[in-house]
Amino acid sequence: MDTLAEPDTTPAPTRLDRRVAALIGVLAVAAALAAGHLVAGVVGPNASPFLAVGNSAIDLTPSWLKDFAVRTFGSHDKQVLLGGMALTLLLVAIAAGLLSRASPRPGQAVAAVFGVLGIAAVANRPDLDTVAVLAPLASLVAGVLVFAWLHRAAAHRLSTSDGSDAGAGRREFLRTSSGVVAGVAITGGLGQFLAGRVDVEGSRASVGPLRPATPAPAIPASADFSALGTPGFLTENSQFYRVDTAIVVPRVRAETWTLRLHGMVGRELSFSYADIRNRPLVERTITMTCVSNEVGGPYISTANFTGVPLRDLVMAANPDPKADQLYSTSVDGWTTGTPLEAILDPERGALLAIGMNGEPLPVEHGFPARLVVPGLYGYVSATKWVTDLEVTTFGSKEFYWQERGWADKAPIKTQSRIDVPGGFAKVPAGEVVIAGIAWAQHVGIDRVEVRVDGGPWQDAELATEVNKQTWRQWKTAFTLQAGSHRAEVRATDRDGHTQTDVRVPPIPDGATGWHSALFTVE
Ligand SMILES: Nc1nc2c(c(=O)[nH]1)N[C@H]1C(S)=C(S)[C@@H](COP(=O)(O)O)O[C@H]1N2
Ligand SMILES: [Mo]
Repeated sequence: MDTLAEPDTTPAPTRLDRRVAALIGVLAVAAALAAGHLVAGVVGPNASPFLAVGNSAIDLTPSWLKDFAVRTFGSHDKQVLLGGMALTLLLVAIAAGLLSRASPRPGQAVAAVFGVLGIAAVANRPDLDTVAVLAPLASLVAGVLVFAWLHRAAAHRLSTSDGSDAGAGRREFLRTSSGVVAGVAITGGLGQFLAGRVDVEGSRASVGPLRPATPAPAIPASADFSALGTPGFLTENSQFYRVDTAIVVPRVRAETWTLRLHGMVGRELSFSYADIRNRPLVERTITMTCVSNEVGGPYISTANFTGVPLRDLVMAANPDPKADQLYSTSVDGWTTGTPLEAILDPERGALLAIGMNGEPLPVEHGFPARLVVPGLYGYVSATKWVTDLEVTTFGSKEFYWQERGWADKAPIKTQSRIDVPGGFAKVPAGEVVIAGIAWAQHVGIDRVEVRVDGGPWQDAELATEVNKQTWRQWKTAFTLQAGSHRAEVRATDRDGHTQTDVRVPPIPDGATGWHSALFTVE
């Protein structure tokens, strides 16, 4: 540019370069998040503003959208949410920077609004103390200050760039912004370190093996057709489906865990982990199912759960006969309500579980302790990281998914799934094996029928029943010509109820309809 065209008295340009402005926005937001993350490391990992906003988003997500997310992204739904949030935040940070080329005020205002959003999100978390708002507060302050600081450094660079010392101005901005980057890395890293300092794996390891006084009967080899491609009868812990609202899995040491039992009871009780562990432990083989499971879906798994009968604990508290709900709360504030009748039914065998397939519960499946109630979908029964049990009535208290439009009572519906042939498989002509699973926990499966291309129903062979609280495998075979075919399955439970072909979605109390598999015979 021809500097001679401009008189020397021209004031320094007052608008920052676009790239610099955008960079300031991004760095300030990063500094804000890192500062909040550091404080959250001390006051509680879920207070980290990014996670708190994510958690609130999960809690506020309408059921249909949540259902869509689980259906579309499966267990990656949380990563998709966090990724979407990160992208949004990045764009907002860039926009805030670009709005602030002349003055830092607009960007600071954006940082303040975000801070307030974080404070609201944290203040509304049921699992966080009031001090937890210090984390988003730290973010707010860091965002506003760092924005101003970087802006001043960049503006200073501008005011010197036409003068004698352009290089010095650029160097100062570079120094300041590199300082912010280093600060973000150190602060965020330290926060991450502090958040992970609860040594939950160490606690799990020190629990050692759990030896049930009453082990579950051995699973007979005839209980599954896994050689044909159906699932193994017991699901390995690492393969067990996982559904929960936790972005950060709660880290609770067995040594500090307590369970309170109160409400409409004659006597309040409180248990430590040792109290539970030192009772005679029982082991039960149970199939868990998620209400969000679509027809043919994957959210069903079976394990040997070790724990104490929930009935014994509740009976020891002398429950009021007028109570009908056991309301349970996890350390992260998730709640559910289970019919007391189901908990007290000795035949159903509900557990306060501390072990899964011979190990202490994996952290993501509820360590130190969770509930498992056969025959009820997980959202009305299976509280992980459970810490509070209240004997109450359905009339007086609503739980997490009930508040979001799902049914208050949700027994598992009789269902079946084709696992072999897999969807769109190509199989050789001749005898075609069709096999899968069926379940009607707490009732039992009596019959499974399969048909191909709308032909007559054919009875499948049932595997040995392990107990009424587990899935039952089945297999059959058809002689089929080359071409594409469609197999359908329907189960009948021990109450004589045959699955309806009427398709309903998972909301509000579980999907129905026949599963079908399309495959090609070559
Ligand atoms: N604390 C807590 N417990 C929870 C949930 C949750 O979101 N938070 N989800 C429930 C649901 S919907 C199901 S299906 C089961 C799943 O248990 P799993 O992840 O061990 O398979 O846990 C239940 N327990
Ligand atoms: Mo679920």
